[in-house]
Amino acid sequence: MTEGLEYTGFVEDGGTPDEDELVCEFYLKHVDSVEFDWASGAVAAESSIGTWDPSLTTMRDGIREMGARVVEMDTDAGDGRNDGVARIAYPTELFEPGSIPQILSSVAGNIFGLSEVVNLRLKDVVFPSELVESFAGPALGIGTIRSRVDAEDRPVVGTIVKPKLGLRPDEHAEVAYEGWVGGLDVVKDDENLADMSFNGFDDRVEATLEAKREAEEETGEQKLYFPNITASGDEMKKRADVVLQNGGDYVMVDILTAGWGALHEIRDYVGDDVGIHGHRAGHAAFTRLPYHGVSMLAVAKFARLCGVDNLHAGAVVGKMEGGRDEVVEIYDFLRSDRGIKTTIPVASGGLHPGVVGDVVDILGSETVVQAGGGVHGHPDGTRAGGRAMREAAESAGEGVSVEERAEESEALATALEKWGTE
Ligand code: CAP
Ligand code: MG
Repeated sequence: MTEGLEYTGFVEDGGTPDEDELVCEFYLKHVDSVEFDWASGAVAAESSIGTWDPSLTTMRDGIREMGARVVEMDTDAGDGRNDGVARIAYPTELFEPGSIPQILSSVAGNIFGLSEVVNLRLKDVVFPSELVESFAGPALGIGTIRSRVDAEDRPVVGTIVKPKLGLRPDEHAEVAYEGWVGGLDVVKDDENLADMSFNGFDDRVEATLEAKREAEEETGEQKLYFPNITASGDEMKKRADVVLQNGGDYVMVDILTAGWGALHEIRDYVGDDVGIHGHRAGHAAFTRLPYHGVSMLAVAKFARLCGVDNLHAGAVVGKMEGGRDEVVEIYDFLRSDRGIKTTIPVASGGLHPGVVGDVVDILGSETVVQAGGGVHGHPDGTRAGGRAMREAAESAGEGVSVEERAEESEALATALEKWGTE
């Protein structure tokens, strides 16, 4: 093999990443026929400048130095499923500024299929500030979102219109109206509701934004509606136009099924006054196995750079899988100062008024807490479900127990009777 292009030539154990380098942390398990350093080097090579045949006649001076370096190997971190952790540093010039697709084609691309690895997980990515600055980032930031709905001292509360598919536009708008008038700040479309034969996008948006205005008039509160514009990039722009023409100020995108390129496009198109609600449908296909794929923390980093204002990030309690430590780490990241605006984490999935206090205890109140079944399944209907969620959010913000609050709220008492507090 040509000197310097062997995979172990990409290993500089004990090296220090430069400040302007991007650093990735991988868990990996390698096949028995190679050692950890060889497999780590293979990952560094394939995700930067290399290929399987090291004796490239096209290699010239200067290119080799652009290769990624394995700067740390920790085989003590092995746990059977993994042989250890490798930290890899990448020179910034390997990356196109402002392009998540290009970055992922490098650091989360071919490497997952390399024959040297049995499984591989991109655990974390740390971006240098030069790259961070090349992205738009969120338009609004957590403070703006909370103040828009006057929820500075409690979590923002919302619902997902259910049944997730099947309602006509007028029915959808009516359910939304009931939720808002009950006390919810937010109503959103579900992830698989787009432009359907039974519920056309334009008609739904027109009717639901009209219902929002009526609810705002009736309650004296500002409300938010997140219509799901997920489609091709061009179609999403047309749908965003419909939202804006009807007085909307937020769009929702299924960021993983629509794709990062389309997300960049829509962030650029809607500009700095319109919020983007990011649904992560499909993430568990590659985030769920702890020893393979891409972590949700890494996904959250990409989403924030791309300009997602609200991101589904797990709830710890509820129907969706998600370990406490990991979810807390993601929430902390989304709220931390990184040189771009913050993203508000969204807790959702199997929630109801009885668990809002737990969500806030674990994850804090700079959060959007959403319930679909836990609002529309209320025995007295959506309006009472919305009221119960609002009461639960207010009591969580005040540090009052939900049971105590329920003594003054019939809607909340009924919700607790049905669903309990777990
Ligand atoms: C919740 C939800 C959300 C999930 C997504 C659903 O409805 O609308 O899409 O929360 O999961 O379709 O399941 P319910 P995550 O309140 O009725 O459960 O937030 O983990 O990405
Ligand atoms: Mg949903």
